[in-house]
Amino acid sequence: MADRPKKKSWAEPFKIKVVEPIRMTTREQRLDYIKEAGYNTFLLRSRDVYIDLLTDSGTSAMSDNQWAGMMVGDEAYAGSENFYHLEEAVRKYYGYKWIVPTHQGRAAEHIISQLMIKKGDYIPGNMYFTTTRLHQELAGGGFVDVIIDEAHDPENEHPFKANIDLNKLEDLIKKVGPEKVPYVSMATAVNMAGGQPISLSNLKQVRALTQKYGIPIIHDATRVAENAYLIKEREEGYADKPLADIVREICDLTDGCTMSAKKDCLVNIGGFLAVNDEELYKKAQNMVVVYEGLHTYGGMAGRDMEAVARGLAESVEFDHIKARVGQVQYLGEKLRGWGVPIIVPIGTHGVFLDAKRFLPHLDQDQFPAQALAAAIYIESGVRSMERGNVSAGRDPETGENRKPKLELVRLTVPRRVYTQAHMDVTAEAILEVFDNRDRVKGLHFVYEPEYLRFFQARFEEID
Ligand code: PLI
Repeated sequence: MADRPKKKSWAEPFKIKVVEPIRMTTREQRLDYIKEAGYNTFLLRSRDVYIDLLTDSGTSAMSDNQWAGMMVGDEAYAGSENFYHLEEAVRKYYGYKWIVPTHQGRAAEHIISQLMIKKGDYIPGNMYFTTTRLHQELAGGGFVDVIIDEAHDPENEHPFKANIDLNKLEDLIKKVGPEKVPYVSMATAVNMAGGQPISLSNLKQVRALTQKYGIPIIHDATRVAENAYLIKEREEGYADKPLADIVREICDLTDGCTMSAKKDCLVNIGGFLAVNDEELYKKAQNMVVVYEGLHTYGGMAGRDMEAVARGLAESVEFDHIKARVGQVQYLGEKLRGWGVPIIVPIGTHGVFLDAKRFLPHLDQDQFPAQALAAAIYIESGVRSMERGNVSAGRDPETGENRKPKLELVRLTVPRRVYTQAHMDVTAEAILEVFDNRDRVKGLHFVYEPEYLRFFQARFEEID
């Protein structure tokens, strides 16, 4: 007789109404496809992918309520009813006063960077994100990483690896002067660290410190609800607090946010900028008409804004987030149990393989994470993404590869899309690659774009 279960199982809080068939390919086909794609999983065609864990961005399954909302899209050029629903939802759940819609997160980053950063400024943040840092640099600023050291150590079990090191932050402010620090760039559930949360106690301390110097905090709220879930799970005093209240408490400690609604808000496209300062809002409103569209649609259709408004409300439902993060943890625990090197603690939106420990025979300038993502695709048809030396790009001063401490492959889990069985198949595929890891070869560039090179770069294997 099989062992009785030690703990109670949980299940997804939804049932499936529509399905999309997926296609399995042969190893020989996949070898051809990845060569054609220059060993870059971004350049594969989606039809050639079996389980797509490239990203959780824009890949969510919308609810029936969101689809119903699409039918009441008000496609007026100006004053769409759906904009007011979006504004209402952001005010209700995040508490920011003024909202400027954008087509996705990086458009909001562009606007806030251009408005707040002057040439020669410094922007401290809890680890870089690719598009966020690029927009800060394009506006003339320099990003300074002030995350705690533990975040750069894949084996460190710190429960709040996105915390800001207050000494690093204050040292920077004292060194360059507060007038050269336009804002602190604070992200929740830090993506490049492995989906790691910031604690509310740390954020409160950051707030006190920055208020002393009159420096605002701009929040990358892309995965704020997921961060709030881990606060509820891990931070003392929050276990009984509703998730929505924790989200609100985080936002209330900051002065504005950029949002890629394509993640937490469970939509396929959309974003916004939200601020509390009315003057800044007016400037942002003026800028959005130049780059995105009128200030009541900002590059989104009315129906898309409605889906964001409804998705935002769903994102703070406890059962949803519990199942969402639970699925990621399920995949991570399996791999960890088999000794596959992953970032710990397991984060919220994906499992991050530690390519340095997975492929110790490769030098970082042979792009081990890029090579590993390609090998996983060849073996199984599972698509993952590099988050290491290729994503980090070159230092604008020296032109050298930045060689970040974290050299990772991200298995990103789309929300409400795959079942536990897909997670089982994925885990077994990774184990197979791990067993044959000595065969994975390094890569070199054959094409390297100037900006955000990871999206379009092409490689060949090094013999
Ligand atoms: O992809 P956008 O332009 O809607 O959002 C940019 C963006 C900003 N901040 C953070 C933390 C992100 O994760 C982010 C986009 N992330 C992508 C595309 C990802 O695959 O993680």
